[in-house]
Amino acid sequence: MYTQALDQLPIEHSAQGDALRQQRFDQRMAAGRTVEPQDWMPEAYRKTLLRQISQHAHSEVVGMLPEGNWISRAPSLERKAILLAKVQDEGGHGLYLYAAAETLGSSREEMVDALLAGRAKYSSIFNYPTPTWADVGVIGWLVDGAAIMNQIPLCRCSYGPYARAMIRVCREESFHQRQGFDLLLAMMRGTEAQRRMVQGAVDRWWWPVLMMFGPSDTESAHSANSMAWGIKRISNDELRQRFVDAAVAQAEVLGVGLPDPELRWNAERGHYDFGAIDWDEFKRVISGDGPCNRERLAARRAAHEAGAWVREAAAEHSRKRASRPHAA
Ligand code: FAQ
Repeated sequence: MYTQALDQLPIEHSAQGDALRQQRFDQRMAAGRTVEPQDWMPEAYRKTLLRQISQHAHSEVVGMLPEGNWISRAPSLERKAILLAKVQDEGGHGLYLYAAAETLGSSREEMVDALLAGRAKYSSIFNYPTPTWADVGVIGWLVDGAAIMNQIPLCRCSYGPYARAMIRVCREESFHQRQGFDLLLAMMRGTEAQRRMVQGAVDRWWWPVLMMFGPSDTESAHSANSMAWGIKRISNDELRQRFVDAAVAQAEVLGVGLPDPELRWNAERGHYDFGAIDWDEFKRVISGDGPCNRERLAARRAAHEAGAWVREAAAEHSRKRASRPHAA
């Protein structure tokens, strides 16, 4: 508390004051201490965080759609209850993340408007369709698996509200991943047709999942700054490699193949080598031209419009409460 109070000593607005603020920020970074909303931060750091956290929030919310597609068609009451809880968790993650982003000075309304207007990005992965029940399992196993791999280091991110949100998100994602794996295991122990369905879903999702980690390090526009600022702790390529290494062993337990003829253990590197990612496809998807981009945005816009009366009612309720005299 004592050092926090020192950090907040007012510094006069002048070139010298700016240099001092920057110096304190740099010292904080070097000491590995978190930055909190009340702390001074460079504008570029704030913007980078706002971009990443709001994109992450949008991803969680848009990410409810592919699996939500199966809630009404889950094969048993138990699977339906699990899927409902899982999709609801993703909505909750979106809310924690919007709240974390709001601490950086943007309103939820501005962020949602940017998404609905097509100005804001969300994860490429949610622009792929879910034609079979096995897709639900593969999303849990591979998509949540990749999300965890990427998000565990974010629990140590330099911005306090983001790091704290990530701790809870990661705990829940790890349940999500297990439910996906369990669903697929049940199908793999079922009929030949079910096993084919699982393999088909793995074949469709494998490459898009590898794209979730973002462009290769040499192409990544934001990595250098984000690493220097302790937002990113591990690079896009390194996380992708760790994910491939973990997924191969899990695929063996499941008894599914991974659709990459170049996938093989490299004893020298101590990692699996894997084939080339289709970056043209990635660029198409993140620029709005993936298989389901239009459908996903249309669904979000319709949900936003349909929910207008709820927002109005909640605002009116809170206005009334605020105008009531306080109870003694
Ligand atoms: N999709 O310079 P970099 C989940 C963009 S949550 C779309 O490397 P950065 C849970 C990037 O924004 C999944 N765009 O960028 C769940 C930038 O564009 P900009 C989401 C992408 O930020 C599971 C440009 O490319 N997770 O799955 C993608 O340093 C199941 C240059 O890239 C997060 O958001 C992409 N895949 O690194 C929910 C985690 N990759 O902004 C439901 C937090 C890159 O300049 C069901 N985010 N771009 O226009 C991150 O860790 C980072 O933002 C990266 C990208 C690693 C995604």
